[in-house]
Amino acid sequence: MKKYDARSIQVLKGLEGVRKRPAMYIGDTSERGMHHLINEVVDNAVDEAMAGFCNEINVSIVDDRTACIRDNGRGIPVGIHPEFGIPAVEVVLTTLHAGAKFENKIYRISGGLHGVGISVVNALSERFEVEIAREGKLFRQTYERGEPTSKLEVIGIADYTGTKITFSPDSEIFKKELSFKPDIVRIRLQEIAFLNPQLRIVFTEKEHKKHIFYYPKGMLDFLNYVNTGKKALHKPIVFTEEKKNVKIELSMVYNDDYRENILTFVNTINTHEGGSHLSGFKAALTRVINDIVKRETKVKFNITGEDTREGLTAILSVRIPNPQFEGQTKTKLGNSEIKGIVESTINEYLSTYFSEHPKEANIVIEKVISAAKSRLAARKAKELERSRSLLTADNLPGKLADCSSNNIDENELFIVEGESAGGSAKQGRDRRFQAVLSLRGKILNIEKAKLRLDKILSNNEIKTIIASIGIGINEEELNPEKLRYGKIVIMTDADVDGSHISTLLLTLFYRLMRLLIETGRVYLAQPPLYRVKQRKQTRYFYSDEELEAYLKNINDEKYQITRYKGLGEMDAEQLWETTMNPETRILKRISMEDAVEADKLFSVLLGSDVESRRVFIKENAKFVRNLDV
Ligand code: 0RA
Repeated sequence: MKKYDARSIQVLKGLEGVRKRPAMYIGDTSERGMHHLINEVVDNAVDEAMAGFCNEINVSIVDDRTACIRDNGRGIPVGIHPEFGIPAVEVVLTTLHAGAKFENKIYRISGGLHGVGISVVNALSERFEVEIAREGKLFRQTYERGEPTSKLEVIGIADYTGTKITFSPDSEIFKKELSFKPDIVRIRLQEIAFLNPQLRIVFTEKEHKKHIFYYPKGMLDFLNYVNTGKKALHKPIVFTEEKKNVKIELSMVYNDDYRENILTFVNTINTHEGGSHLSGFKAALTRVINDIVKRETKVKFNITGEDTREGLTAILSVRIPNPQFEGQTKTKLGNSEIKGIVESTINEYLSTYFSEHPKEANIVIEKVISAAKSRLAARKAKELERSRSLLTADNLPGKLADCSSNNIDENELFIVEGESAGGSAKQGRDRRFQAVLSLRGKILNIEKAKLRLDKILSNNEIKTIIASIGIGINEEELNPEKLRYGKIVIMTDADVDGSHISTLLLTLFYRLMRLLIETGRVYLAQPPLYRVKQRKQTRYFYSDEELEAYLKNINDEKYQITRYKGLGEMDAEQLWETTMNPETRILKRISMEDAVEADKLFSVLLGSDVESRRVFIKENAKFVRNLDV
């Protein structure tokens, strides 16, 4: 008969709680949770190794639902516990968090799902057996669902020390179809071995398949393992530092590929979701490399964090006193204080390392700069791709009043300044072959604006023009077969603003669609300056000289002169008759020389030279009007 004293009731209640809400202790009761039972026992043995008392752990999956973990540590203490009057091992196996009471283990895994104590494994096992080799004897005790089913017995002698735990997860807690998966166990054990160079881990799968994980070079072995098949650009950088109770280990190397692969660990737990330690590392790397780039190179563009990690393989392992695990799978380090500690430690180490290893520094800097360059090139290509798709006829703007004919040579595009003139042109045109695109006021705020491609292309009016013409922009990418009009006609007012606009458009064509100019497809419309009405007769004059000559020759007949200040003053019929009708209009074909001239004037207009600009503005109307008509 079991004696229920006050303590055993309290213990029973503790382990009862574990069985009632197992997820609170091991995360869940799925496959993942079931494997945590193995991890928990292994972690205890690893603690023993980290304390320096154990150098080998044997893990075997005995069958689908039985695992055995054996270590050569000191063995769980067996003496009668002074407070509880029972063997210490029984206290450890039946009391929550008993382990911590025995020793001050500062790096002991806590928080998250680890470090809950082997009593939790015991509570959730339908069969649990512990064997302890200690003090020359071999001890044994068995449990079921957290309760002892035997006393701690001496079953033999032992000339070694250690602990062996064999358990089977409880089928009342874990579904029967779940089984231990060698792959899951193996990966974890190998990680532990990489992170504990002094430790040999032997893993035996069910079918007697044996793995020995022993990596005396620790972080370097880990890095080389992860980096298998890659071509490293330099000798790996490996270091260990300790600061404020935080132990930081890092190994890293750049490869000749583009993948970034950073593994991070906290107290040997793989922090798949990263966290503050990873942030600290990234910040330090970005900083150190940017400092060198600024100091040692002429590179002007920004090096981003991502640039500094292109082709980088790194393992970061930290050991900290009270880790807080967060995130979906509780594999993200939450302790905010760790970022700064990791950042400053790595910053200091890497700065010194690179200054003492100029060869490595050069290789890294070259790699990072080339990453930045290809990033910039890729972005440019993407932008170009985007702008090109905006600039094709598939993207025709609503503002364009298109023509109906498919005869490209015959078709004409009128680019018209102002909504009202645009309206008249749309009404007055021959819609079979004449298309009208009206521009709202100034197409670009050209003052002080640099004629840079990206700036120009961000302007909606310009985009519309390019899309309407159809051939795209830039010498190499022009597609003449996509030309949508045989004639491109610029139709602006005969004033300063009008000249600005036609100058800008000519410059645009000259710089981005030179083919149009070279093949003589660009024209300036010549709207009349004056209308003279005599009785029923109306005549239009396109220059002062023309008008003067005419007026000299008419007798003292009555006439009425109108001077047009803008296209908008003409109605649809007048605009057709004077400027658009191929039978009666005058078009000025733009030659390469004209375009070069316009481009020069445009530069003057944009330049900071105020005097040149003043002269230009005074004379620019002349530029348009001076063209021989
Ligand atoms: C409590 C105290 C000591 C060791 C252990 C527990 C211990 C637990 C496990 C679990 C698996 N293997 C283990 N090895 C040791 C300290 C013992 C001492 O002071 O001698």
